[in-house]
Amino acid sequence: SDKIRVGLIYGGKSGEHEVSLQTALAVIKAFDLEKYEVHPFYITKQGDWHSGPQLTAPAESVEALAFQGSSESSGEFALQPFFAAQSATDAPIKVSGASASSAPLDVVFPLLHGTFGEDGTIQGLLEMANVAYVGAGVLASSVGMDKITMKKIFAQEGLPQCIFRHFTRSQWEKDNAYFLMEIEISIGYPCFVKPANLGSSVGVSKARNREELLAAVNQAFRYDRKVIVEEFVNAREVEVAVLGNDEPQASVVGEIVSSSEFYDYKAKYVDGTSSMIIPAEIPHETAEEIRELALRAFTAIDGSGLSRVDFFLRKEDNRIFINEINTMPGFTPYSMYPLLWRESGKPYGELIDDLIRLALQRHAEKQRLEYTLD
Ligand code: G1L
Repeated sequence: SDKIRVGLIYGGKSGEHEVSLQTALAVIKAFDLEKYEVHPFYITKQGDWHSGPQLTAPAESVEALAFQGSSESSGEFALQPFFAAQSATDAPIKVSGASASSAPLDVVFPLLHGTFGEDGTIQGLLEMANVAYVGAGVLASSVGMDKITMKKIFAQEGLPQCIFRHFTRSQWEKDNAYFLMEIEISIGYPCFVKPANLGSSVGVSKARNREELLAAVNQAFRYDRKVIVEEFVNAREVEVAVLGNDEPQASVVGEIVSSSEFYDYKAKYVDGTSSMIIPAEIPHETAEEIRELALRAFTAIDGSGLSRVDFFLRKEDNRIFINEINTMPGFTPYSMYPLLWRESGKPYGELIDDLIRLALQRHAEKQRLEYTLD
């Protein structure tokens, strides 16, 4: 058939296994099965890969997506041929406008979070297999997972951000007195202490004095060998969705508020314990500036496909600080990223169409490059 064959990889070893399953279910339900063939690949919490049969109807529940059984290839694509079929050396590199391969899949949607998905690992595997995939590449994925590298790149790009200090475990153990002094002089209290490499809030704590700082640093080192300490900014939290490759677009700006503050507003969306106000009730010029900064951040990390860029809007003076860029944002129809696009005129199904188109485009561009084959 001339349908686009989409592989969906989800589940995974990370703590976000359930979120990944929920997201996969939502994405599957949104696929137009007249246009796409959907092939599921489920990774169990133990890390085993299971390929399922092509979905001819939307799955009904996450249980249906979490395949049981011990076979690694209950579906029609064993993983070996999936990764072997598109070796870059099998086909001539400069094929004008032709895919020139008998690849079983046209594009892969990697719906994975955490150490084995979000940090560029799965992206690297897909690169080596020469398979097109949705979202950020290896570089942007790993930069998006490392708060320290991310902030250094933001600094180089001249993006406004809060004050931070960072160190490795061995640096800390050698001379913690030096870092304590540095932090107290340049940042002060309260401050936030975070492991450099985790997407979620595990290992993050707020320190109000030296004693709490020492405890917070030890806590953070349980989850990473690198720790970052950040200035506390009393601010509103606003977010922008970015979509595209070399010419990315920014959505409207949204605000995250705690549910208690939320009742003052007319609108909008509730997701767990926090709520979203879309568009954020901020001055037009502020929104424009934030959108511009979001695009610069996206380009600075060499983003592709999508990213959600998070900002602080300081209450005392309305100054904008970039907080972080997330190359794998929440992605159910009720998450901030899709809702920002919906409010910008792009519903969930169209967003998925765009992401697949962008993935295929980026892949096709890469095929134009010459590699040295020796
Ligand atoms: F494939 C995309 F579009 F790049 C993509 C991949 C993963 C978008 C969003 C996500 N998000 C997640 O995987 C998750 C963190 C919501 C679930 Cl684990």
